[in-house]
Amino acid sequence: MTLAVVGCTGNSRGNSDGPDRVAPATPDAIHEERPGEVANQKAEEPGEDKNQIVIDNFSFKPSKLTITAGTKVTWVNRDDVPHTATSTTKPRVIDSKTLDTDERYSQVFRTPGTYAYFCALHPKMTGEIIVK
Ligand SMILES: [Cu+2]
Repeated sequence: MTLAVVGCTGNSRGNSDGPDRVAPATPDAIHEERPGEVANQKAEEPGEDKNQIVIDNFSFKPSKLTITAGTKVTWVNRDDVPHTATSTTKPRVIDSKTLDTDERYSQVFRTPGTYAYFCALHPKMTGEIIVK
């Protein structure tokens, strides 16, 4: 796939209110990647899958996820272009950095509520976390 397909990235930066500027990655994100290790899928922890949101083909799947307070949600980018998961309102509970292919971002939700988010690079991509 070529970059030409993306199309909308060029003008989406100028009027954003700054989702590009994020704090340094959490330590979590760092030791997840080990270039030396290969191929074998490491065993997924039970129960992790159902709270995983896969980003693929310019959408969040599932786009709506209902969880209980205290649950960790992980976004993983399976698309071949970068995406983010970014709260649509402030304060930004969800605020991933740009996720390249196969990168992931996790967030624990401790407070009940509805958390709408979108991709800062492709604002048409939206999703919602409902915390009970
Ligand atoms: Cu995107």
